[in-house]
Amino acid sequence: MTSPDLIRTDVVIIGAGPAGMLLSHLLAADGVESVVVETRSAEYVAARIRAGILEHSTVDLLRQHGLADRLEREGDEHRGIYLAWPGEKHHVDFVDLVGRSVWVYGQTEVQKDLVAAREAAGQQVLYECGDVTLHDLESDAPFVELVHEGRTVRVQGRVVAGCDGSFGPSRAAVLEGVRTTWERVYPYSWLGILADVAPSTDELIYAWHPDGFAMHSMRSATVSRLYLQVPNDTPVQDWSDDRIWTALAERLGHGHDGWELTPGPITEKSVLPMRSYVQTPMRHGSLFLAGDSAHIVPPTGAKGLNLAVADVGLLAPALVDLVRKRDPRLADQYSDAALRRVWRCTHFSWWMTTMLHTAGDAFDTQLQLSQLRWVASSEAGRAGLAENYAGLPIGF
Ligand code: FAS
Ligand code: PHB
Repeated sequence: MTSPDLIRTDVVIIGAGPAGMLLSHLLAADGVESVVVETRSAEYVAARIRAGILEHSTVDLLRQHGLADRLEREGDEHRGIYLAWPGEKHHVDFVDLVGRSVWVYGQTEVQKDLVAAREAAGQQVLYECGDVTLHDLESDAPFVELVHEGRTVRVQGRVVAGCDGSFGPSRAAVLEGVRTTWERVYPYSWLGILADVAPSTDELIYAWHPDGFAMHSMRSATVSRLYLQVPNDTPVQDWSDDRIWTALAERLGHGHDGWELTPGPITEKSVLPMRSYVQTPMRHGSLFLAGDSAHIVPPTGAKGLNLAVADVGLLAPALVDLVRKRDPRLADQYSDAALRRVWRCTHFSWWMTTMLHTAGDAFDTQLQLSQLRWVASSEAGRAGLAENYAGLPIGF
């Protein structure tokens, strides 16, 4: 059997999504080399439709590292969101309340900017890798083995960063008996659409309705992104375009106070399950987890992508100290520091999700409406939502 091709680097990064590509960028800025190993093609990774909201600290970090030029030009800065329920619509102004805004800029755009920056820097990314396995994680010389273009390749580093999302091998590489997992599956899903129509709102609308939750987001001045609550395992073909727009109009308050939802051609529709997942610790020996490989949140709080960025904002300096200065202190603190924010965002995502989604329980309905009235009418309630939605400082 021929021996594997050997690539040596400082950090082996598994996953070329936002966490992996941002980590490679931040490490390189401090002279730490990495090789990124990705199972899908570059085109597949670039085309995935996902998050839409960047919180304040995410934008700050992208700006600090020269990754926000196009975001500043093409992104849309929002002061807040609307909370709505039948007969009511209230604006929650984050800037007035906590001095922080959010940006509407799709994850696909963030990914494009990251890929462009890494390509310009000559970053080595191995796409379309198969049989990715992790080895010697309890040593100072871990390696990842894979098949790439028909050849077995061993990528040897000082550290392995598991940025391979919720279906990658890294989370399972934290041995049973070492790892603890928490999971909650919510009793509903989202049907999401992209539509070639100008948004009918200046800022996002999160709407409670007895028929189910709905949300109006957007991707640009000509593309709208909208979601509506559906039962789990809903076949997307059960929802015709007309049925979708009728339900969205009803749930978002079309006709209330003269507001109208303008429909348009739907270009993409998909059903997204709602679940929370946390795995601890986020470090095991020479393996460090960041992003969806360690945690998943329901998208109601717009936290998934932002949490991945926050993890990387903590992990990059820790690995620079460990690899360049042989100083393990930040690396030893990484998991606990990252998990403080992970649990804060997990709670906030649960709080938003359970406040806004109906599950057919009349008692819950009264609790939700009372919660919505309190948040909308109380400055303390609005500030609590604003602080969490606009994002706590990295390192919180
Ligand atoms: P990613 O999953 O983005 O990237 C992981 C990468 O690892 C992928 O490219 C994958 O191909 C690769 N990989 C997997 N297995 C591998 C292996 N064996 N070897 C090598 N590579 C491997 N968040 C929000 O904030 N708002 C939203 O509206 C929202 N919508 C979402 C919709 C969907 C359908 C999904 C799945 C997620 C959504 N999220 C949303 C969350 C999402 O944005 C994630 O938080 C974000 O992509 C996290 O980035 P990464 O941690 O880099 O993980
Ligand atoms: C989106 O625009 O895709 C989006 C916005 C806010 C959320 C979830 C998704 O909470």
